[in-house]
Amino acid sequence: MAKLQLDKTNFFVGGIAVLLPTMGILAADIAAPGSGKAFISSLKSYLTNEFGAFYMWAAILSLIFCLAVSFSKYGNIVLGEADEKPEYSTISWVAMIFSAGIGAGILWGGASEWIYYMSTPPLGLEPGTELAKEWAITTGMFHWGPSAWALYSVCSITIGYYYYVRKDPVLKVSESCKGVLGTRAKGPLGNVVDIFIMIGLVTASATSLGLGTPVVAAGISKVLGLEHGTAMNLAALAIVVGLFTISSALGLKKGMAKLSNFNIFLAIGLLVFVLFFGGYFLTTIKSFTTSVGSLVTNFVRLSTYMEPYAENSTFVSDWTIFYWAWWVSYGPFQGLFFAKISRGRTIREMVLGTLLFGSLGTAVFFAIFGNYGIGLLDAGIFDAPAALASGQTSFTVIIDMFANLPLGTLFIIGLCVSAVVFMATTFDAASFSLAAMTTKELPDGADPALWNRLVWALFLGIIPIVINLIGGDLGTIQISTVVGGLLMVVILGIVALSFIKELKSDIANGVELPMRKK
Ligand code: NM2
Repeated sequence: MAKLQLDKTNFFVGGIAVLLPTMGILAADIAAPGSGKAFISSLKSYLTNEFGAFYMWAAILSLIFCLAVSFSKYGNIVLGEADEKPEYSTISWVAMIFSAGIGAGILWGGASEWIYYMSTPPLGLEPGTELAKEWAITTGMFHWGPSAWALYSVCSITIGYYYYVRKDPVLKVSESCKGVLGTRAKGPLGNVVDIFIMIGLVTASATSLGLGTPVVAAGISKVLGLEHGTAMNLAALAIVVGLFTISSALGLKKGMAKLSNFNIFLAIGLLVFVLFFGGYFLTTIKSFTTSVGSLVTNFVRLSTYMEPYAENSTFVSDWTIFYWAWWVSYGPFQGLFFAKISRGRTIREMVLGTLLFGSLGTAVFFAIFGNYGIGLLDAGIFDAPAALASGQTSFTVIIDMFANLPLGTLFIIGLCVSAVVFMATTFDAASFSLAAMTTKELPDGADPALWNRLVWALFLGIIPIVINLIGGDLGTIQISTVVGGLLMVVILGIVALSFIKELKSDIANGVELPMRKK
C-alpha cells in the first residue's frame, strides 16, 4: 500500500487552532484565577446575542431544505442504481443512525434537562407549574427533534448525491462544497473549509465528553462512596481515553463496532427498566402523548422563539442556540456516515427516516427519564430542582435521582457503562475522521495512521480537561460548541447550495438520474 502522506496544512493549522485558544485560556486562568471562566462566559453571551438569529435561521432553513428536497420529485433519486434495494434492513439502518447520531449527551440531557426547563421555562411560563412541567418535556423533544436531525441531513443529502449519483466519493467533507467552490475546493479554500469542519468536530465532541465524563464520575463516586470533584472527573476521562487508546492501538475496530451495537441494547434496557420499574408508567405515557402533540402544534413558535423583550432570561441562548450549534458541528461527520449507510434508499427515505425515527427515539428518552424525575418530585421523594438550585451539579443530581430506583446501584453502573461506551465510540469515530482529514490521499477503505488518530484523540480530551481545571460549569462546556458551530453554519450553507447547483447542472446536461419508479 502506498505510504499515507500527512496533509500538513490541515494538521498543523487545525491543531494550532484547537490548542492555542484552549491553552491561552488555561494560562490566563492560572495567572488570574477565575479569569478563564469569566472570559468564556462573556464570549458566550456576545456570540449568542450577536449571532443568535443566525443559528436559529440555520436550523429553520435546514429543515425547509430537507423537506423541500424530500417532497420534490428529486426526493425519488435513489442513492445507488434506480432499481437497487436498500443495503441494510430498515431496523438496522435506524439503529445505526441512532447509535451514530447521538451519544452520552442524551443520557445527560434526557435525565437532567427537564430540571432546567422547568425551573427557568421558556415562553414566559411560571416556573415549576403544571404547564412548566409539560413544556419541560416538550422542549427537550424540540432541541433533539426534527430541526436538529435536519442539521445532519443537509450534509447527508449532498454527500449522498456525490457518492452515489455522481459516483465521486467524498472522503473529505470539503469536497462536498465543490458545487459552489469548484476546483478551489481542492486548494487553500478547501483547507479553510476542512479546518472549520475540524474545529466544529473537536468542539462538538468536547461537549459530549464534557457532559458525559462527569456523569460517569458522579456515578463512580456514588457507588464507591467517594467525593465527586475535579480529580474524579479527570479519572473518568482517563478511563474513556484509555479504553479508546487501547482499542485503537490493538486495532479492535470490529470490537468497537460490536461494543456500540451492544450499547444500543443497553440503552434500551435502561429505558425499559425506568419505564416499568420506575413507578411512573402511566404518567410517562400520558406525558409522551401530550408533549409529542404539543411539539407538533407549537413547532413553528419554538423554532422562531427568540424572546426579544425578555429582560433576564437567557433561555434561548443557553439552550436553543447552544443545541443548534452542537448539532450543526456534528453535521458533516454524521452526514458522511448517514449517506454511506443509505445505499439503495431514496433521498426522501433517507431524510424523512432520519427526521422521524431520530426525533422519536430522542423523544422517548425525554419522556421516560424526565418523567421519572418529575414523578419523584411530585411524590415528594426526590426534589431534583431544589438539589440543582442548592448548587449541586446536574451530574450528581442525575445520579442521586436514579439512586431511588429499585436496584439503583446496578442501574447507575449500567448508566455509567453506557456513557463510557458512547464516549469511547465517539472518540473512535471522531479521531478517525480528524485523522482522515489530515491525511492527503486516503484510498477508500484505508485507515489513517494510528499515531495521527491518537494525536487527535489526545486533542479531543484537552478541552474537557481544561474546562475541568478552570472549574467550568455547564455554560463553560457549552461555549466551545457555540464557537465551532458558528463556523459550521457557514459551511452548511455552502454544502446545501452545492447540492442545488450540481443537481441543476445535471438536469441541464440531460444526465439520467437514478429515480425510483413507483
Ligand atoms: N448531539 C446529538 O454526546 C452526544 O449525544 C453526541 C450530541 C449533537 C446533541 C451528539
